[in-house]
Amino acid sequence: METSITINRTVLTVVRGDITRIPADVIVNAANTSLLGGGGVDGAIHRAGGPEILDACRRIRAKQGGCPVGEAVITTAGLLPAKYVVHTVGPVWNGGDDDEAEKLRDCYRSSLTLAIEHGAATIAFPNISTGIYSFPKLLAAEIALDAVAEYLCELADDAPAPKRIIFVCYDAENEQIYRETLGNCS
Ligand code: AR6
Repeated sequence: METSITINRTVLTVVRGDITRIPADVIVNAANTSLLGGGGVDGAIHRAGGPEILDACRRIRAKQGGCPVGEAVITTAGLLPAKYVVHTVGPVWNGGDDDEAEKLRDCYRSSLTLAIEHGAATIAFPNISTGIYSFPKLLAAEIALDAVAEYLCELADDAPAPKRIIFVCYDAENEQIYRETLGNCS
């Protein structure tokens, strides 16, 4: 089942599933500052995409020494059906007084900027920070949708815009939250 709304020139959709199987131009990874892989969606992307992705991450580390929270880098998608992986680093939830909300917004904004610069028409996001990093799921969904909607609304009329942004929910709770939150936007 799909829930979708259109903002400016882009359709926003919620699906339940494994992001490694989504044939988007860009899939976004919830990475860590080391860029060397980990558990959760990061582990799944590196396992399914093969060593080419880690090699590319190592080259980025050699140049810039990892990726700060809220920023993003882009690599090949290796064996995945996607063309590129954008690796962004979400904040660890620390009670809310550590600018976590702003840092999470930055993840969506910096990922969109890189993806659009690489000509992406379809972009798939996981629910960044809502797993191992323990960000409250409802708040994370509200921030994700608001940050993406604001970004799309600010695009100039003649600037390239993605056709479709897919919020890929792996767990049932996030799926329900995203469907309700997106539904409330329409
Ligand atoms: N496809 C889509 N979403 C997934 C998948 C998948 N295959 N697997 C898990 N999720 P997490 P974080 C969901 O923990 O909280 C790593 O070790 C999951 O249900 O992957 O940002 C990194 O290296 C959850 O909703 O990322 C970092 O150290 C969402 O993805 C740390 O975890 C994010 O959960 C990042 O923690």
